[in-house]
Amino acid sequence: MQASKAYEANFDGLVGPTHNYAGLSFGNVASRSNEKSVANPKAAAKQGLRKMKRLADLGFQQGVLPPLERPSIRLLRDVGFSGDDASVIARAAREAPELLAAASSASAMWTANAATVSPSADTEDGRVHFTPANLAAKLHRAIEHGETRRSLGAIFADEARFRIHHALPGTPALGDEGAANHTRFAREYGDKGVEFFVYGKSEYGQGPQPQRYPARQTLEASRAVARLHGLSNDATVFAQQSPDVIDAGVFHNDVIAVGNRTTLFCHERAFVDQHKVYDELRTKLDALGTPFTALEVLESEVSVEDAVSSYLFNSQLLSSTDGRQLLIVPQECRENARVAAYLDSLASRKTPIDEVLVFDLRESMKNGGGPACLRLRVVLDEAERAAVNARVWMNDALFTQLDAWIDRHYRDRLAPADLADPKLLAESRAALDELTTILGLGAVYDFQR
Ligand code: SUG
Repeated sequence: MQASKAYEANFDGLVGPTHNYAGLSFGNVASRSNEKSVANPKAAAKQGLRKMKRLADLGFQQGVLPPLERPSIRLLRDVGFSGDDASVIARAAREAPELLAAASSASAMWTANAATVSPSADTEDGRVHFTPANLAAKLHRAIEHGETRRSLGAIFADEARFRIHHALPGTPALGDEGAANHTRFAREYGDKGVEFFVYGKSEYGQGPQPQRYPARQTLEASRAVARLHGLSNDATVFAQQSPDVIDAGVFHNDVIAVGNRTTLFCHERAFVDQHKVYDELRTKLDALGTPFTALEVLESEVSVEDAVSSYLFNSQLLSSTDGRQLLIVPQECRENARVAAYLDSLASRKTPIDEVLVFDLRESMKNGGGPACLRLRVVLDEAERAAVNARVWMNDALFTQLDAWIDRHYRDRLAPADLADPKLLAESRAALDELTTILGLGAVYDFQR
């Protein structure tokens, strides 16, 4: 049967008005090393918006996902702060600034962690399946999934085509970080593919474990998501991340590997038993008549340390309509001499990467979020695409509206002490309230209900 034409859409998270550097993510080197520095939410939101616009201009399907309501008054009330909203913030600032920081994080911008998505070509019931990630490893992220599910529901509302599951139970045994640890290979996007799940450790099984930093994703969680999505065993591969790269700061697999269609671009130290992983991918893809190429970067070319500081692999690997493959990298890759030399060498070698595009995403990068962290990939056929809330697609008009909206509502400076400012809550709500109108989302936020 001829598969219907499908596209990969990238849904980027719009950076929220409370973007700040609170050092919340132990194991994420950038987050810890920029702790307590001053953030610029306006610049952050504009950097992300410019990436979306440029990719839309190049002909890619580009959507927008909204920020979540922050600070989360709900979290602060759940941990015992009471009174009116201003008193809740004032008491939290005084008694538990770390909880106020968690409640204020704009971390939902990294939509690669919003959910795992399986295209309809792969699932048993022929729907596109989403499982919001429980992000159980970090408090500031564990509070995202309920709100994320609501936003996804406002965008992918057609239940005949989209199935949005609940997050897995939020406990370490089922720690799930979403699409950052998942990729999919297929000849054409609309063809049945092989889904590749990468985990940091097994809770109940054997296998090595990192010693220094936490493994956020378990095998048990990855298997649960594959089951929920109705994926077949012969079209799934589960691989363990090397524990020593987690200990070097690779807190998600998308810091060391990225895949697209028939290409896996990764570091030679990404996985346990790396060659077995390639073999299993190749065998399962071969059964679908799909070729597979692993473009492996050697430690002698780019060390894991350079990969972590430059985010070479946190790139987007995108197929353009004319069949070329583009690598979207952060500018930190040009600032690292070894990584820049590696990228320059691509032109003279035969690789599946045809062009490299560089973006300034400095504000997000300082929290450990590169181009790939900022996007959630959703493969859609034409009918599914038509069923998506049309207001979230990036185009000239939406860009202009959002750019002006950022100018109206965002601060250009946010220091840790500013999180105690009750005006930030009012500003943030005013911004989000207007955003729901721009994006046609309805009342998705608690404060609107
Ligand atoms: O979960 N940083 C995020 C970065 C997520 C990147 N996503 C992917 N690799 N897909 C995290 O560690 C830092 C927030 C702070 O420290 O203020 C933070 O949450």
